Amino acid sequence: MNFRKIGLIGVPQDVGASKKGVDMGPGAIRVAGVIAKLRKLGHEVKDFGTVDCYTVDQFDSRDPNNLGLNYLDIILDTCSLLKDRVELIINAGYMPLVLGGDHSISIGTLAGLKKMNQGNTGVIWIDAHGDFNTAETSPTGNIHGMPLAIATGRGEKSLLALGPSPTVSEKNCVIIAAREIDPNEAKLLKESNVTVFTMMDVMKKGIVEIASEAIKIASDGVDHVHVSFDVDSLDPKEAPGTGTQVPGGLHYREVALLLESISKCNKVSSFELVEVNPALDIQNQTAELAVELLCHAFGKEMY
Ligand code: NNH
Ligand code: MN
Ligand code: MN
Ligand code: MN
Repeated sequence: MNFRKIGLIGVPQDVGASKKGVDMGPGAIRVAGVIAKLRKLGHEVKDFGTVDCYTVDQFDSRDPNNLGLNYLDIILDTCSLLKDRVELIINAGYMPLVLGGDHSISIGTLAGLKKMNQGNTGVIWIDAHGDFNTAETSPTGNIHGMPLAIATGRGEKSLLALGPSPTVSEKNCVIIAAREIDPNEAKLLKESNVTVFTMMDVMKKGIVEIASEAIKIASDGVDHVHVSFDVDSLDPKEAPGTGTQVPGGLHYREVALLLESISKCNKVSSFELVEVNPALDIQNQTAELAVELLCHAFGKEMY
């Protein structure tokens, strides 16, 4: 792959998951050596710091306005800050690498890709979940279960207003590793043009085929592809440090192959790594694994 100028940013947000611990994700990923390891691959890495975030226990109530959207005002604030920071990173000539934090931060990341999106960006969403809920379909009200819906123009108006809406090209959106979609979320997804590759699809077709189909769908007719990597896509036996574990996930080898294939797609121009929760982890192994895998997305080869 070509050497890149990577602009890294940490977003220690936990309110989207309504659960503490995931706010320590960016720290754990830094401890795992993300900057040194990407530099070792030949990339220029600039650290754009950390976005100011609130944490769940600063508030008495999750949903004071009873909208079915926990911590909405806070998430609007952080995502707006993140959006500005992502724009700054792109204007400075760097590729954004956003470290979460819970997955609600995607709303800010994608809104910040302004120059690239407005129908010109496809998305590869690697996740056990669909993240396609709205306030009406969500069983929890947690906004980390909603960012892909927002990106395609569904859901809460104030969140949609952060970016152009829809932010991305819906028919270029692909979810990989899905295995826990909420019932009404599934209805919404089936009515949409998003492609869903479940773990069952991975088992039937194999990861080589899924990777190639996903890249084809995400990149067809657009200039940019955004990759959002939720570590709960991995099997919890290998990656226990995450808040919503679902058994039967991807193995290290499958994600290495998937991300190596993605590294060869030159339309990939932004990347997120989310949902690392060190409080649930064993000796930082999930962050370590995630960084190792990230290296495959940035050109690391086994030989
Ligand atoms: N679908 C559930 C919800 O909306 C869980 C979402 N949790 C995630 N998403 N970690 O990736 O609350
Ligand atoms: Mn997610
Ligand atoms: Mn462009
Ligand atoms: Mn998930």
